[in-house]
Amino acid sequence: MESGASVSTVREVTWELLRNLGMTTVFGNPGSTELPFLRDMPAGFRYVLGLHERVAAGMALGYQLGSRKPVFINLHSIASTGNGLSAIQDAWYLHAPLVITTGQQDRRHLLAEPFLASRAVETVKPYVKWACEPQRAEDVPAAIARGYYLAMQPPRGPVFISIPMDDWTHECAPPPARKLSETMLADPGALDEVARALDSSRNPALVAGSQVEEDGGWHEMLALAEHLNADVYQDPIPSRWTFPRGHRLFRGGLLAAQQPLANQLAKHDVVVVLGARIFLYYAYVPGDPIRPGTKLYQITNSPLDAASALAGDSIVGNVAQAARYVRVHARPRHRATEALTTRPGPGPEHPITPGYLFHVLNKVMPRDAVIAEECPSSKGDLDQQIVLDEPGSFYSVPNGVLGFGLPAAVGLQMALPRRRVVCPIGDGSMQYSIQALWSAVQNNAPVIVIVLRNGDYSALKGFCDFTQVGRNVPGMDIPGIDYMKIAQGYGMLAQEVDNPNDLDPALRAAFAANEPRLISVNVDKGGKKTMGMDKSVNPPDYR
Ligand SMILES: Cc1ncc(C[n+]2csc(CCOP(=O)(O)OP(=O)(O)O)c2C)c(N)n1
Repeated sequence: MESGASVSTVREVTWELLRNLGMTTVFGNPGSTELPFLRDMPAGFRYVLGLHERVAAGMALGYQLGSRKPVFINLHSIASTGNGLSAIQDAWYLHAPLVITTGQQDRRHLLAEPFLASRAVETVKPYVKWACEPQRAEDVPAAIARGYYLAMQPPRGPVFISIPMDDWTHECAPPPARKLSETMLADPGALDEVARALDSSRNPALVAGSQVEEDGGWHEMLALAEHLNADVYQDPIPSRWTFPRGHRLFRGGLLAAQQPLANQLAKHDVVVVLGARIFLYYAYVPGDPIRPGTKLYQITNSPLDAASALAGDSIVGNVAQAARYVRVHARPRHRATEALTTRPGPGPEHPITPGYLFHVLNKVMPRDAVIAEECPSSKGDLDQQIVLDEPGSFYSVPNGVLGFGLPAAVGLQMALPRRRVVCPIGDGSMQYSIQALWSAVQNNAPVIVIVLRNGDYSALKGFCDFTQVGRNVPGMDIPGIDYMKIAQGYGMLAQEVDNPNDLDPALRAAFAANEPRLISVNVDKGGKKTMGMDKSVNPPDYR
């Protein structure tokens, strides 16, 4: 409350509420409809400006993922659903509790469709848990509180409140301070069945998904795997890595297509999926989702994922608690296991191969580094070369919409000042949220951006080959972009690497410096595989 104020306004009550809810960092991009709220921002708050709504919301998402706390966003009117929607969608799929507010035109002439009239509430609905424009000005703080509480219920996710610009000056009473529990436990009877199936299994496997991390279950996942001595796979196209990559039980990632994935798991008679969909597919390769005869279980915090699974029995509840319950109730298993044999790393070539780039990066980066990745055609190379064993080490595009990586990296770096965030990103992907470079500089976020500059949309060309579309497709090349100049224009130090021998020193220098840097690496064209698959998987034919 501002000192000397005789009555509380919606604006004063809202700032106080945000403080009480611990949301003191505001990510945003302002417009006229937000100014009555933002004026005289109280002490103790920090405003992080994104030059585009995709970047503002995307940085907030990265900050949420890194801090594991709810984050407040203030975007501009309908621009949030246009420019910011892809970041909101990412938050939806990553179950990230973001409380997103936007301005709306003045209520008193809304009916006349003024400039900046916003239909954001209707537009954003499929990708938020709740979207609302309060009926009355004095309901604004209570709506934000309700949104916050809902955002924090499992599965967590974004909520959206549109606020007419004349609401802020109205008088209002603060909503009561309340506590809501934030964990829902799985049905023990259903988990007993999983434990019994594991007890009678010959060769069980576990699949780790991103919800393991959402529910703070890294150590429980690991403990369960070691208790069972079971092979562990990462879910297809993972948005997070949720099992240590160098562990003796780790067997790599699953392929994102039905039959190839079922083949990968065919030797297991019981498969328990923890915190992932069944399954996330990319190419349509019909087949059994799982080999007939294999018992498939899913433990998920998402009723939606449980309902939409193509096979298996699903149990809804907190993944960390469920993993613990199963460990306590299933018998330990003993067998000799060995880690996947590491092949010799790829050698230096000209042009530099993405495999070599990631091999060198893996050698020089700190073991607690964080990767925010968006390099479509070289995902497979990254997956093979980068070995990170710490929780919270890897984040990637959750639903295929490019523009996630760069702002997420900046937000993660702001939330995790003691760890170094690296953003390997395709030269095409980079363009969807390029303004995040400026935010990294302005916020002293020492993120290392590694541009894989191949001059084209290699992943799409690869998909053309994979699915027999052919190469006669427009819009596949992106020549003539100088990433050095772009970075320098935003005030970021930048360096180009063309010779493979320069890679190691360039990366070492970037890690030694405590400032944001861009390294533009001229790489060989990718796309030889599509999400780790070649034609042997019988891809769809779109001729
Ligand atoms: C917002 C958005 N627009 C377009 C696409 C389609 N798309 C998928 S991969 C890709 C190419 C990205 O190019 P680049 O980052 O250079 O990576 P490369 O394919 O060369 O590895 C495009 C345009 C998308 N997924 N998201």
